[in-house]
Amino acid sequence: MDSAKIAIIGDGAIGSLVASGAQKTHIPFRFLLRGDRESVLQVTGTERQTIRLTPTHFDRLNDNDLLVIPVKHYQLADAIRQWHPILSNSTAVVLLQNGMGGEAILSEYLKSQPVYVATTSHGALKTSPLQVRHTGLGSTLLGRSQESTSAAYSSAKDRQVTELLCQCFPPVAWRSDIRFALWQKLSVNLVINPLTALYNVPNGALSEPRFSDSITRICDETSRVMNALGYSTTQEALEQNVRHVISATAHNFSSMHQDIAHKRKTEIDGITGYLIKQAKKSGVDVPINTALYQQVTALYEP
Ligand code: KPL
Repeated sequence: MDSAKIAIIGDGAIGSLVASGAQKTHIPFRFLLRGDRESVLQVTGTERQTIRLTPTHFDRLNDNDLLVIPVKHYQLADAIRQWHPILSNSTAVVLLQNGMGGEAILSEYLKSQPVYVATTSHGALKTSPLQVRHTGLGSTLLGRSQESTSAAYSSAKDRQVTELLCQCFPPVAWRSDIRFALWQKLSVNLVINPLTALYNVPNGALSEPRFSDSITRICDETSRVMNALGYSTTQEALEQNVRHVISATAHNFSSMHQDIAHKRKTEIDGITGYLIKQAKKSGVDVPINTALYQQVTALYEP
């Protein structure tokens, strides 16, 4: 059996970390890019060591290879439409992005492939079109997508995908309840991303008393929606976790803050927009999230 290869859609910050890990562990990798342009060349680690990336060229992915999709929420449909033809029927696909709702988009194109979803707390920043910096060590949780009914799933496949991803993006832990983990990450993004973007502040500023009431109300609405969907949690538990992330990432600017600062489209539809959709389905009122959605949407005028 050939050694496994990894293809990564785009050359964003997190995808480049996966690439640098693949290079360190001698796993052949390539970026899948739109058009003919140079991909990220250098990744600087948390200890300031720099790796120069040397991707390999291959055209197709086989059964034991992996496709990693770390693109922005709004890029997902185009990305999978373009790249799904290079997959074999059993190539595993890992969706690694902020927000939720992406699994349903993938299921339109990936009828036979086993799809996995992951959430990570690693921090990374694209400092120039060809350079990425690993800004904070974190960990990644991985599990099967609920939207996929692939016949290629097996516990051996789950283990192979976990081990392969762990080799290049450690540590990775398997979660059979990955959706709960995704909701927990969503609850963090629901608070930090819109507030930092709207008030133009780093994550740590959200520990100031002026944000307290909003944080509590966002977590309260999120916990109501989660409970209505069968995920047992409380406003207090969500808020405690959000406050932990605020202090652990105090000096970072959130991805939504950076998107607004650079006049780019945001992931608000996959974050607050997703919550609002789920709230509607479950008959829960989410007024503060609705207001934040409208305010963030108004900030970005294409
Ligand atoms: O995921 C993040 C983001 O910026 O999108 C957090 C956890 C908020 C860290 O900045």
